[in-house]
Amino acid sequence: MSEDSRPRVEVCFTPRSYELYNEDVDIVVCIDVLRATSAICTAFEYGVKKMIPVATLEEAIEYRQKGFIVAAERKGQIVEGFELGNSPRRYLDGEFDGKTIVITTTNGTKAIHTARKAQTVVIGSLLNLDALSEWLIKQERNVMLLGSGWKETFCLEDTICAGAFVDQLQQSGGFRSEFDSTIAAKYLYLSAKDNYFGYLKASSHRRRLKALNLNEDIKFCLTPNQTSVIPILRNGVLE
Ligand code: 3SL
Repeated sequence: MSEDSRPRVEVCFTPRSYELYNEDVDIVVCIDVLRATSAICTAFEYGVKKMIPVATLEEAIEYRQKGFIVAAERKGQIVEGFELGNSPRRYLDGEFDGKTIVITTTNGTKAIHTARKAQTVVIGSLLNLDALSEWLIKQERNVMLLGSGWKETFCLEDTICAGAFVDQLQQSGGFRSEFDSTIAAKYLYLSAKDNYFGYLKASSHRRRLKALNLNEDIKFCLTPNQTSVIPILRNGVLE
């Protein structure tokens, strides 16, 4: 029996587990469906030129002092003193066309920071699901789908999105998987795929955002394939 030499696609649920799953990984796809990576994909779709993800508010403040436009979210809200938060819909009118935006969020930018030393780091969400899947299939390299989670705990929406990528990569026939986390993500995706919004009704972050009157953001982030952008991290900058 010949050994299966196909590249692997695997799922890591949270940044905290990153080192445990980081076995021969070439490409890390950072996922924060609600809402950081959805906001990043939307920003690029509507003309933003570059984004600089930073993990801490201290770094964000330094950038603001240097005159950068800074998006800063904590507890789902715009941090006082900053002009932008984490709503993807804030980019829809093209106001930031051609601009560079610094972004810090509770979990999403932390995941990007965790993965920063990987060979390739890309931004994934349901919004760029088909385009990014197609790109990943063409790379023929080992892929890790990294969920941002919520403060290092498991998040259903990130896992479902990771499962959607796994499904497409496995269906291409070009990938194998070994971890149970990958099997779990795919099964969750298969149960959720016909109605993400309903499936996630009781999920913790959907409830958190709903309490902040952000249902429209949730619906937006759960609507797949709104863009074909593939933001890639190069020297700490997403382009
Ligand atoms: O955790 C994050 O990075 C954010 O996406 C959280 S929120 O959706 O802005 O509340």
